[in-house]
Amino acid sequence: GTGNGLGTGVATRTRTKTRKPSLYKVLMLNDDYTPMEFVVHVLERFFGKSRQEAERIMLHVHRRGVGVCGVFTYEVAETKVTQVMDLARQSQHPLQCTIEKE
Ligand code: NFA
Repeated sequence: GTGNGLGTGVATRTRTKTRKPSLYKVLMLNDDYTPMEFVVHVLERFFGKSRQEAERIMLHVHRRGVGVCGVFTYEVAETKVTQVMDLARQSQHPLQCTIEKE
């Protein structure tokens, strides 16, 4: 086989049909109404951020207008956006999240 050096007579294959998955950023947008504490909660709950990291990201979005919550494969990124948007809607906050291909 291939990738077997001089070969042992055992048929093996290495590195066939492997592709690194495309990665997608989950972006959070600033708005004037969503409470800072709610944004910190979202970052902790859905993105596994520590309190300190969640506060850092929230303040970055607040000051710069947009920030990265995390980088994921497409299906995971979609799920995160849905989770954030569902909780924001339920809580009557206008918080917006989007996906951007890396
Ligand atoms: N700008 C919001 C406020 O002042 C806080 C916020 C941060 C909203 C990050 C959305 C994203 N309450």
